[in-house]
Amino acid sequence: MRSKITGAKYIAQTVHGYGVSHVFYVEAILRRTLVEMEKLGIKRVLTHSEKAAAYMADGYARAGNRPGLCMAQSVGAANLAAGLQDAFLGHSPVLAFTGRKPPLYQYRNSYQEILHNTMYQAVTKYNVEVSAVEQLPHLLAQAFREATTGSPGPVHLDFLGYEGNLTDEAEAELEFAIEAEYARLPARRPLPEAADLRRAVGALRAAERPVLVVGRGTLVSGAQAEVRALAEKLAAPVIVSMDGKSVLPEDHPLFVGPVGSYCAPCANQVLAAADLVFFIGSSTGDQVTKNWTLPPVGSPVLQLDINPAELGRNYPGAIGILADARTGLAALNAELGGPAQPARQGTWPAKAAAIVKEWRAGVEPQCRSEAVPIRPERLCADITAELPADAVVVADTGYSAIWAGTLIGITQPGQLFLRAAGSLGWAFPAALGAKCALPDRPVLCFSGDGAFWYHLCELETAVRWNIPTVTVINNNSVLGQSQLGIRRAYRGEAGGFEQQYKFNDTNFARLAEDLGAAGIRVEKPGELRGALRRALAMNRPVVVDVVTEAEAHPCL
Ligand SMILES: Cc1ncc(C[n+]2csc(CCOP(=O)(O)OP(=O)(O)O)c2C)c(N)n1
Repeated sequence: MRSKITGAKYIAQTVHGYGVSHVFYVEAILRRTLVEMEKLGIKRVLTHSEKAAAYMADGYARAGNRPGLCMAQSVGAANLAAGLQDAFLGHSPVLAFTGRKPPLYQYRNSYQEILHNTMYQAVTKYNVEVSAVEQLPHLLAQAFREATTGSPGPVHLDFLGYEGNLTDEAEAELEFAIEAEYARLPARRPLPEAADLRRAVGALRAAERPVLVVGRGTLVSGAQAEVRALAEKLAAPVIVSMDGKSVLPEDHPLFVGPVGSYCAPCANQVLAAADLVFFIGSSTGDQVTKNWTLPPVGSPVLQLDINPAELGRNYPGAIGILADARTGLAALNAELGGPAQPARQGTWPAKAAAIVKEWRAGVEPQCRSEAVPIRPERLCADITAELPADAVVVADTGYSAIWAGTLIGITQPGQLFLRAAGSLGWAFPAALGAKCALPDRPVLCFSGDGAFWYHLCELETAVRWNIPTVTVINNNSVLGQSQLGIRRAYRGEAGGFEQQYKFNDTNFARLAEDLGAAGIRVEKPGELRGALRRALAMNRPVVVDVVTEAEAHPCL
């Protein structure tokens, strides 16, 4: 006869069975479950806000290619949902658990609670209420399945009890069934259809100037070798979305750079000269395509994606291959056979390489600049030089994304580059989560000061849990990317425009020290490499606070 167990034991043992090693949360939620998690060795990282908890789970999921878990009490549910926006846009498999008051409390001005369902609708793929402990086997298993299949993404389970307590304290006879394939990305590796491959090969053979636009889906799939083989076979330049950038070391002769609205301009130029664009494991959203101008809608497009709904979404009529990137590209490479069009080997890639070389030559002087305040280009060049071979770089949004995405070089196959899907302040907590998922790898966060202010208090969390990341702050005391737009809005009129983007000068190194972390302040370019080297060797949470030029603007 089976015996009854508590919901707490069931939840803890299930997430543990799926390989979840950390949970990021704000009290008070699933308290008994947290006790059971402790017994299983799951680290219970109490954070200072629900949004930071969601970002940590997101960083954990993206770096580890596996589901990350965050939790909040009913009153924290809105904060947690806000933190899922980036995971949703970044296709990150985050599980969000919240508590909810019982039905008799609904629709009658209950203290601390609004309806959760609608808030989570916009930021999850799967959003369900757990109303009876007996539902746990089905709903937990489905949550992992939904989070990890198709385009991965966040899921939400709303547990009965405003702390989830009516679920985790209840008892029932419950069956355990861990389905190991849904504990990692990609959960499934669909194979392409032969007819789609043949059409794609025909188009690729006929093209004279093909390019690959490679996104994070290829990294999730582990398709780096297949991307390289395809590019070399086709003599096709490799253009990347920003978070696909670590697919190929940038000293590879076919590597071009990130394309779109936040780009290395050479990538936009090369793409504009192409006659066939092949999106592989990449969104075709406005940012990567510069509002669907690169390539223009109607031009020849190929797409390989694991989610059939993405094929043709923004490029109707695109030749679509429904497949996992690795298995799909392996099959495509086999179908292509030898080099697809030897005649163009010398010309098209050489033209692309010349465009890249010219762009690099243009930024080179700033990358070597001795100017004080320090140029962000110089900061990125020195990070590139000191970046360990197995480092994970986690970049924020705004100018941080552009500086880091275009100028921090990923030169080793073991390096990984992650970036915010657009939420300012994401990178620091996400980097802490990434370090939890990959404790043996150095994790370097690149953040603006405006971004870092959001979750500065999580330095205390990093110290409390000894999560040793290096946070490099591009500290220009302004919302750098906002400046020009704000000034333009004044249309030459006098006024307090600085009030809209300027902060007090702040010494983040000193603040870090006060919170128990290490802090290094850098004001001269010559000090950068030594500071970065020391920080990377410290093995404790450290902030490298770099005073940079406020008037630096990337050329796009
Ligand atoms: C949640 C959120 N709010 C607002 C923005 C708009 N935004 C984008 S970049 C930026 C300024 C960034 O400043 P900072 O982090 O200091 O970096 P810098 O541009 O100076 O390198 C702002 C306000 C955003 N992306 N996300």
